[in-house]
Amino acid sequence: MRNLIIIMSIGFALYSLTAYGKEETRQMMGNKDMMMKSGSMKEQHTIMEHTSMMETETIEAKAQLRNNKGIEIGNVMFTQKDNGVEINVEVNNMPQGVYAFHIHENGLCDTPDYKSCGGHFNPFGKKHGFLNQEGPHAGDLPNIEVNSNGKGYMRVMTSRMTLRKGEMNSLFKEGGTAVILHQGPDDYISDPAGHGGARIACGIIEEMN
Ligand SMILES: [Cu+2]
Repeated sequence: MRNLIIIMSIGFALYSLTAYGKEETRQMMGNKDMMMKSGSMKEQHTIMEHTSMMETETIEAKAQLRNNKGIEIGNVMFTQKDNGVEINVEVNNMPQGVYAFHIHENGLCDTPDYKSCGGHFNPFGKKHGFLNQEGPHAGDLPNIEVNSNGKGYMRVMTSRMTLRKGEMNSLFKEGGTAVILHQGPDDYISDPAGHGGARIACGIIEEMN
């Protein structure tokens, strides 16, 4: 019974993370539609110009995940949205399994153990885990599942971090940030790192121009 409650809580936490992104997209599209329908031709033109102007200001970042033999095993894309960051993760050539995935607090990926990237990105001084009442860390993210073909994909939306420079929870803070894959799953509660085990892959988060 207790397991069931934990599984349901995790499910809900993950659903909230992804549903948030979808809802935002829908709302944005809905508003654009409404504006386009209700305005005169001239107004429509202005709206379109404004929309394309906003699109050119998109802030993006990427991280290339490499294992401790230096082999590339995936990519992570970050896109700033109005209320948070959309993260798209793609991994390949990995053993089937479930892996903890986090943002860590230094932009360093020194092999072999990746200790150089420090602990979790935690600008608000929280404890670890979505199920932790005093959590989560800003850098806590859902586990990534790798299928029998060695591929995994995950899309997450989170408002706990930003790509906007100068803000307290910016991924472009001084010294940078990195993504880490661990050898096992995050239990979403054990402080400070969710018992994910050794760090098996790392990628420095870099701004894209
Ligand atoms: Cu981690």
